[in-house]
Amino acid sequence: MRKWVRKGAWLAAALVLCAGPVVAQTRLRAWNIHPEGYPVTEAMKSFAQQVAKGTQGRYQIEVHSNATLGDQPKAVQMLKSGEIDLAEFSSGPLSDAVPGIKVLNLPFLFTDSAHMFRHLDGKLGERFSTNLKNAGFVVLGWYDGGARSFYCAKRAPANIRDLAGASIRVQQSEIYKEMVTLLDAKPVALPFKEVLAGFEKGDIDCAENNMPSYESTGHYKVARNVYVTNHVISPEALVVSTALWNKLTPEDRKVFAEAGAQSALLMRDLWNRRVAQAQEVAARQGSQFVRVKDISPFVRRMAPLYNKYMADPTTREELLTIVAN
Ligand code: GTR
Repeated sequence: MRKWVRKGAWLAAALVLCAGPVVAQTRLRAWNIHPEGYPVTEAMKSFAQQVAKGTQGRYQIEVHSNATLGDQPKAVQMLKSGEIDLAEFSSGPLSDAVPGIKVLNLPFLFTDSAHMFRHLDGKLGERFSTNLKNAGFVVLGWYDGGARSFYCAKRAPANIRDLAGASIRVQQSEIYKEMVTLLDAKPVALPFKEVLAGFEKGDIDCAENNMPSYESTGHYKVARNVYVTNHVISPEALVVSTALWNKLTPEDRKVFAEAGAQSALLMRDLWNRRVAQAQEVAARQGSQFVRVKDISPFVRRMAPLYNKYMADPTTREELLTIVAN
């Protein structure tokens, strides 16, 4: 018996030696608003895996999806205060923290995602990244926020005049509220996860979003009339807190940055397929899509917005750069 005990002790010691030095692990919390399988979620998971691999397991990122840690405006504050370490934000709520980002929410600014990424993967993206970094957010990758359109429960808009008087859900973001007001409608700021209930309770008549969100949230089940305006084409960003970034070694920063850039490419690729799938699912379940015939009346209504943000020194330069290129 004693012989066996001694043998066991030797074996345990040998196993410890084989395992090599104990690696200190840092657990990081990442915030995400979307469900499993959504392009953002999948790209974030791939990012987490790559960081774990590139740092030999020293950094383990837990992706908390579905806004379980709180809504987006709250998460923006949580990242600033260090309660969470990473997040994927859309440019609406992010612009409340960094005023210059507001410009990215202006209607009809980018013609398509390719136009948008030409700027974000270039000098303008660098400028936004610098401003965001100074505000506490280090951008690791620009994700696609898609093209947003309106959808309504009881009315079936075929003209922007058909939106007049409607209560339209918007994100907690200045420009979205201004845009809806200029359409003679009433903006109702509601957290993303409360929009479905808002429709069901009759608190809102319409909302606006991209097609993957329209489908993944189930909004299509209660708001079947889609008015395809593509009025905002905007990016989202995978960010890490500046506080965490400052603690990383130069080698680890490189791992994070490369993983972020790769996850952005993966996300953009998954996104394009998901847009088509989402439209198909909603159409099969009875959603009606009415394409805008002439966008110019909508654009003309937005004139006060363009004037305002052209006069605003925090957005003027960016706006001019995008419009000119
Ligand atoms: C989605 C976006 C979310 C959030 C949401 C909303 O398209 O991915 O980050 O901004 O829209 O409308 O609240």
